[in-house]
Amino acid sequence: MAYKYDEENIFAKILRGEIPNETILENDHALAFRDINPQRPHHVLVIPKGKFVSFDHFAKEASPTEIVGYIQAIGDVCDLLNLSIDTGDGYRLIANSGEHGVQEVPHLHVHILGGSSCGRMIQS
Ligand code: DGP
Repeated sequence: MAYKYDEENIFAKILRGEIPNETILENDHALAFRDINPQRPHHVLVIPKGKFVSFDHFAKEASPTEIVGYIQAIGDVCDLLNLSIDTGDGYRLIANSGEHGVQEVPHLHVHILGGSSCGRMIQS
């Protein structure tokens, strides 16, 4: 079954410059910007520039160049915000996907959360 990409999703509009965003960094294949509703002192979303709905879609259909560019952007955000466990206090990386993952925006994004403890991963 083919993945269906909604061209009118909010992150597609951000990529087209139709909606403003607080950009942290950008490369040829990815854009990183602050979440509109931050859950931690640092809450950044990293999205690929290609039209991918979810992480599994990206893993299956993105080119190696796109995958490298996207993963590098995630590492670069960690460095830029001093979240890297090399020099900083760490972070949480989340990719909500689909209905059970409770994904709100249907364009692949990872959340990078840091600046204070994220607590246990899943509340029971
Ligand atoms: P998710 O549930 O993983 O799909 O989370 C989507 C996130 O996107 C949520 O934390 C809020 C954020 N968000 C929604 N609309 C906008 C927007 O217009 N700008 C920014 N910067 N973030 C948005």
